[in-house]
Amino acid sequence: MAEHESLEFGKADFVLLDNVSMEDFMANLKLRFEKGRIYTYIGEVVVSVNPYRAMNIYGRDTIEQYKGRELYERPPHLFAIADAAYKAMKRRNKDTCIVISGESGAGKTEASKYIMQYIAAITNPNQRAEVERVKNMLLKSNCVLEAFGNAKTNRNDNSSRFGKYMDINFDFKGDPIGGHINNYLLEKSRVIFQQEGERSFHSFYQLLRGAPDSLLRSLHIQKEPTSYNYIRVGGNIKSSINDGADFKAVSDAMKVIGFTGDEVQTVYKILATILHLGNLTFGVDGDVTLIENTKLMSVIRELLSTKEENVEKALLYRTVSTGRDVIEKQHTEQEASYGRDALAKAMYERLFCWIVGRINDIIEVKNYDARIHGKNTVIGVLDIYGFEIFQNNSFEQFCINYCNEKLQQLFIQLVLRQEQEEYQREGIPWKHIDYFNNQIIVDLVEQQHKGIISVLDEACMNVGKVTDEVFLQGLNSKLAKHAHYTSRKLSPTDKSLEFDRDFRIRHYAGDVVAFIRAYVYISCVPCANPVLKGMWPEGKLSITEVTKRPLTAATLFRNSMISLVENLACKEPYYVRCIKPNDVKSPLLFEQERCRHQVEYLGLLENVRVRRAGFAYRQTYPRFLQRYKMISEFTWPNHDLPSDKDAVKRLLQGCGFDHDVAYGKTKVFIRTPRTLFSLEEQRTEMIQRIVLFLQKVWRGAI
Ligand code: AOV
Ligand code: MG
Repeated sequence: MAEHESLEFGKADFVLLDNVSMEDFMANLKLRFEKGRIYTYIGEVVVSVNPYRAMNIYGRDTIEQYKGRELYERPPHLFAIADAAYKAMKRRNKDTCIVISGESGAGKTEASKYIMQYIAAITNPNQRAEVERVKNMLLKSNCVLEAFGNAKTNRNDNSSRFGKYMDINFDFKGDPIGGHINNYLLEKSRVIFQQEGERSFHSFYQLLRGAPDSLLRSLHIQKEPTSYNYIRVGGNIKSSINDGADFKAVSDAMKVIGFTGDEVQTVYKILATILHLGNLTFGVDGDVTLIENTKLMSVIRELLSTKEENVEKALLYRTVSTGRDVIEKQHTEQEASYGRDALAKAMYERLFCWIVGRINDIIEVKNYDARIHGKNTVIGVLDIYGFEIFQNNSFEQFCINYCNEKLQQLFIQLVLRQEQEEYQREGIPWKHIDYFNNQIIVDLVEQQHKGIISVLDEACMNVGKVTDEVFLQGLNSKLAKHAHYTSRKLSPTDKSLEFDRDFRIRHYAGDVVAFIRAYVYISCVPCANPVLKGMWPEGKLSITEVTKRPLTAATLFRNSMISLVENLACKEPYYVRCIKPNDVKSPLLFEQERCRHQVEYLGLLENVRVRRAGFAYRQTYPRFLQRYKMISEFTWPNHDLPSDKDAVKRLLQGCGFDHDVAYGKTKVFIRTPRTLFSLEEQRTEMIQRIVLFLQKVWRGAI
């Protein structure tokens, strides 16, 4: 439990509350926020409230205060959790992960950056050049990924529109030697459309506002975002973002990371192509669909370095297979504009994945020989898009919110369920603590045969014939009785369901109403556009040929979520739970109801209860003895008691810690970290004494 803090700042660990009630929890959270104490523990979990102002708590001096310290020695901080994850990885050779969760705008991405900075600052004491290089790459990659994967939304000026899981690999000395980024579902619909008040990805505005005139001229690009249909909505939005300066920072970062000049130029060309595509219009002449702006077509062809016919063909025709024959069918005017938008989205998505792939090529661990260097351990940092409810919720919000359900389920399993199960298994007296288990919502989405994704997949099997209505009928018939699903058809009097195609999922964090539009289309459309195929000629990111039945986007996302959770579950987890204090980005406002809702759905009160009734540390009897036997005359060098359990009891009684421990069937449980800390101190002291004694023996003094 954190010390060195006066009580005027409230309790540094919620476990220390006199009374575990929502009122007391909220009062403490509010008091600490108002006193500028944005971090509070629940045991080893950090609860963070977004301060919405620059805090002077991330500098070199603060880093020094946390380096190598135990969690409870210093006021709560992200650095302490980063240090704990680092120590566990280094001392105990464990792979660890830091999972950062919370709703959109709660401060996850900022937290993940501070954690990375901390790890970079405390490693490589010998200044090895290769390690410095790797650290620099890892830090710089953030800036590039944010430019292409973040955007201003109504919730957050720098909202992550993709999920990111980054592994940092360490050598046996505990220095970073490489990394790997997994990215999850980019919200690509933003490329062609933004809601009122929002922007497209930062990269477009950076190009327009920051690129030198000569570059813009060569790309045939105007400076004003309002000249382009795809980014017109967000074109005039005033915000704190400085696109011009960011352009420079991002292009510098790309150079440092190792993108070649040609590659950077290609990136700009693709951004420009997408903007031009958005301005293409189609018309009809008789029964022929054609592109109206021929000049623009030449520009696009030039930027893509491809033959004009290829682009035209890709935009105006589609290939259909009818049994044995493959024929080319002309698009209608509307189909052509859908196709144009699909192409723009796919191009951007591929660009993004290609950038991630390039960064991975550069930062991956090279020439690592485990036989020489020992085990290569990992710290994973997960920063993913937070739960969000918009006015219009599309397929992407469906995926984002499902992802948050999966992470909440992992938290429940690791922090609330396993903990209680272990006490029961070990025969420790335990009164079960209730919590809302969101497994039912996870099943609603992902269950085989019955879940929403399965219904969507079924609808996708009949591409061309099915419509969103058929998908909705499937949902209504399979999920009519589900407590967390309803639709306008099932609940005709429900005011929140306005349209025939509205359906609602009751998520753990709130109700989300979505209008089914193009779900089947978005999930099914495999991308086999010939223009895209030509865009990465070196074949690094070749597009898989359309197989008979490709996996749908929804299934791909589900699979990626399942493997993400499996990957996290086999690491030692550390949690940061972020809370957003208000919806107006104010540093002064602590909206009580808004915060209470988050505390509730994040299960923080249950977390305190389990933690408070529980034990901070546990170890099997033999291993416990192995580590601490030197501090008691009864156990050093060996004990003659009937069992290791008896020996541990005797040892702890002798130290006066009996009141703070419980003895399970195979393990000893210690309630407060302070007891463990004290045991560690005594051990160090004894070892020093033994060493001195032996030195004297060797010197013949004894
Ligand atoms: P998110 O990652 O949780 O949202 P961010 O980390 O982007 O949220 O935080 C949103 C904004 O809050 C930042 O741009 C900062 O202005 C401010 N902020 C957050 N944390 C801090 C901090 N520790 N100190 C100062 N300001 C902070 V999303 O990506 O939308 O789910 O998809
Ligand atoms: Mg974010």
